[in-house]
Amino acid sequence: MSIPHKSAAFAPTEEFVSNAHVDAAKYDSMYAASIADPDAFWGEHGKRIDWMKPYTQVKDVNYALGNVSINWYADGTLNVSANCIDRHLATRGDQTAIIWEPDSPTDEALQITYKQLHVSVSKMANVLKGLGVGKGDRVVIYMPMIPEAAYAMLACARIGAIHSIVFAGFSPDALAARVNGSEAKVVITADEAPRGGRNTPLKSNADQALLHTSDKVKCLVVKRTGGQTTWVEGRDYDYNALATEASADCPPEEMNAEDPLFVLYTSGSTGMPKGVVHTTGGYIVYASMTHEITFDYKEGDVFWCTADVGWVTGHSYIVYGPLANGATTLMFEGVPTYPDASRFWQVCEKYKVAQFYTAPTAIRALMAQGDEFVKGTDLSSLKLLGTVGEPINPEAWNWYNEVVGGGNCPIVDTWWQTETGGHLMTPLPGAHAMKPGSAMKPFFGIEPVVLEPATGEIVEGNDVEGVLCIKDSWPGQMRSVWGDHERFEKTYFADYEGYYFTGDGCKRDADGDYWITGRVDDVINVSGHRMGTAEVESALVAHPKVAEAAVVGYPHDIKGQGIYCYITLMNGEVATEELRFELRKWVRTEIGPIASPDLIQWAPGLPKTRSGKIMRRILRKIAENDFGALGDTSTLADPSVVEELIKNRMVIP
Ligand code: 6R9
Repeated sequence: MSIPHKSAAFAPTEEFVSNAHVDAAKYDSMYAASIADPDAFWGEHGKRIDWMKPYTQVKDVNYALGNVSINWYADGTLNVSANCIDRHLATRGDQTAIIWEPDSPTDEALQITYKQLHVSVSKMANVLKGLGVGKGDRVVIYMPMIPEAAYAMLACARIGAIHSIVFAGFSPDALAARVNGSEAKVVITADEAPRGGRNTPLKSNADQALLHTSDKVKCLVVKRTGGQTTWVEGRDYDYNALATEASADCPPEEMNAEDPLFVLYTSGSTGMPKGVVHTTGGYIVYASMTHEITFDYKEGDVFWCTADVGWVTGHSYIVYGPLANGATTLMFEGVPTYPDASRFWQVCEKYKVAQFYTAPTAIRALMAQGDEFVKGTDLSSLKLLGTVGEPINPEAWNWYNEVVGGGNCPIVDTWWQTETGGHLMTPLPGAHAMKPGSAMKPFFGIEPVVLEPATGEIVEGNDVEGVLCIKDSWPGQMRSVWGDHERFEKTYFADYEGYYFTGDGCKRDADGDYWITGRVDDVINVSGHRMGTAEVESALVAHPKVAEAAVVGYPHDIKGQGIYCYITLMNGEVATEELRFELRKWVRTEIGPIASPDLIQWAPGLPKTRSGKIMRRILRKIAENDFGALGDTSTLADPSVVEELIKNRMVIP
């Protein structure tokens, strides 16, 4: 999918601009102030959060290799759960904090007030304490999209435990790796996770995972469907029974601004996923501020982010940002196409959603189903639309704008990462005329720099392209890789010294607006999910019949990128359709359904340099069907391998 860099700009309506938190003039002056004096700017905006002990320091950051350290508000203390719940009780205790919409529209939905949230979170916190969880301990959350997932996050924050959510679509192996990686004391799960009318057996996945972890790990099980589960006495605990007994009084722990709030594993270009560490003070300041400003959130708005809490988008924009702002946040258990492709729009109509935030892959999938599914619903409550996760192609943007937004809603194309905690670039809806496919402008405090990939030299001026780095820190930035600070420095600060390296490429157009062009490393983006090609390869070569595997992305109409695998089989193994099927199943079991290969090509040989390195650049071109641009193949050990691969290339369905 190519993204033409057109400059057709869509300006927000005058009415939107006049009511917006930030208009063009305000953006310019605030942005200038944020860059000129970050201490003064963030010192002021840090006050949006309630501190137990106010900070006197603001920014204390060193990007120098060998000494990378990032601190914000380092002498302040606070509690995130108190900021998301307790401080709203006096003014909006009876307001809905969380609307929960179940997978099936005929099941009962829930509206949870701030008062009820306070009770449920306090009880969950006491249940965790009862299991021996304390400040600094890790808790893995492997849950469906149910209110208890949010309770679990906030309960951890309340007692100072560090949560690590593992997306419910991940396999037992992936879960075990993350439980072990974070040395978690407890895994919170549910019996089953209903999605799209099918139930995933979460507890039984957790059972399998726990066979490969320390036998001290406890398992707290929430009832969702009531489906059958096996029970290990002394290891498994029934959440619903314990919560009934638990006290609803749990004072929030006083945390230092730089105490970890959560770890979230994400894919990189090498090795196994790394645990991204976010801390308390800076993260919550940044999540709440971006939620308010980017979405132009106002008191009384119903805000819906369709992500899963297993991803960073769900952390920052379903739970922490909206609740810190006292919003009503919608949590949806299901999928966009169940029972049919009108579900999103039915839900928007049902709850009068004001801001709707989703991924381009969902928009493309729904666009393909036709306009009728949208047109049958009343979307007049919508004020703003947002996208996240991958570049959006102009066709999808235009459809979103016209058919869903009725041409009346600004679209914020928010570029950010697990590592960044919140939005780094996005048009602000009352300030910028949007260009379909452009992330437009940096958020306050963010100084993007475009670098020459090979030399690392700064590319000045407009109408230029290069790798995207960020010059200085912002409060929501990750602080480390869990258990491996050296890996943190190597991954983000070594390639381009003195900058945070994003892993993305970008263009700055003639007007100075930014366009993300995609990853420049071996990370692919499948339906908005980040995947390291190395992860899929290591899963494939773990299969007894596979000798070697190389994985690349290729353009996919709905998913953005699909997973293309080149496989060399062990001597004597026969390439069959059954084996293809088996390998797909294998990867699903090893990692999870999101990593399922789309195309598998049998490759008797892979293009390698004389030193034995696989030349992925060539494999990408073949997968992309772009044989004219194979580039320099002179360093190949055996050029005939390439001819062979081209001849047997898989056809994109
Ligand atoms: C929030 C999230 C991060 C990677 C990022 C980039 C891609 C995210 C984007 C976008 C173009 C956007 N990405 N938002 N590309 N336009 N609006 O998605 O985090 O899962 O860590 O992925 O996703 O390539 O580097 P994460």
